[in-house]
Amino acid sequence: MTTSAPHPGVVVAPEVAEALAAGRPVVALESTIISHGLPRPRNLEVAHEVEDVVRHEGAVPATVAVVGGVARVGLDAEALGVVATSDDVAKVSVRDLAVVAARRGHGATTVAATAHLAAGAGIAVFATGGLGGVHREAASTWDESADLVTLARTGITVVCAGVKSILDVGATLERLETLGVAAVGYGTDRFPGFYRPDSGHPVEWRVDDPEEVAAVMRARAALGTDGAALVVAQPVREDEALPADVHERVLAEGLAAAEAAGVRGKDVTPFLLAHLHEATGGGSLRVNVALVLANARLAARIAAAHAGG
Ligand code: PSU
Ligand code: MN
Repeated sequence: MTTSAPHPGVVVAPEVAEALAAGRPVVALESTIISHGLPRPRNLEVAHEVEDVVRHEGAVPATVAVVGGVARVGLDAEALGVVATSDDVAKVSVRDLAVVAARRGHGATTVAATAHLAAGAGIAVFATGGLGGVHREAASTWDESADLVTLARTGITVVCAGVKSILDVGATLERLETLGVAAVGYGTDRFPGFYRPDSGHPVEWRVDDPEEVAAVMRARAALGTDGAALVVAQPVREDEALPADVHERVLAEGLAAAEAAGVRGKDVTPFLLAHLHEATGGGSLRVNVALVLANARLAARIAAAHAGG
């Protein structure tokens, strides 16, 4: 349905707006992971658990989504329920936002769309699982996530567990470098591999505590290099990771299955995630949840250090 009434634009939840105005820590959270990244009914539980972790650390969570055409920064329980359980929630990157909004539809925001809306609302820190990146067949398909170019023009700090091994990690790191997006390893010299602590690629810079990240954030502002994102890559704990042999096997199977099914474009990431969850009997899901919760916790601590500094 369309209407000629003016569009309300972005609505920031009162709790989030008050925290931002008072200089208190806020952590933005994406919603594609809820709608398209995790299976039901675990997805709605996890959406709440992630918010609880942020609150437990003394920060205010701001999950971002488009609900009934309104781009919202900070969702109540009802809106979280819509994102997690409606069958008509689109996966929305930056370019899709206006179309879904004008149609008064529901949309779950990717890293790109979440970063765009959160930064616009004045939020400095964002937590997610994995960033989108360069797909393995990108040389022929040109499939590179819009997350990368959006992070190149969005000055937010993103805490993630690296990018998934379903992607071409080396190519993704090269693109981040070209695009001027800074990446630091949190407590590691290795770029994390999402389900595994090490993707097999090094990361140039290492930070070891939230205060150090906050210091980098302040220096970015002072130097005018905060127009692009800062990626803080935190490895999943080894005891919470997928065993290396399991990871290698199910990944190869998943890539072959996607190829055989002819999956393309924005459906590739959800397809592979669902395949991995199934092929590991829920093991990859447990890893995914563990690292998202750990990233939310770290993001809240970084936001607190940044707000206090
Ligand atoms: N990584 C995950 N789970 C996800 C995604 C990434 O662990 O659900 C989602 C994120 O929202 C990310 C998006 O922004 O996939 C990237 O999709 P694409 O490759 O189509 O840009
Ligand atoms: Mn894509």
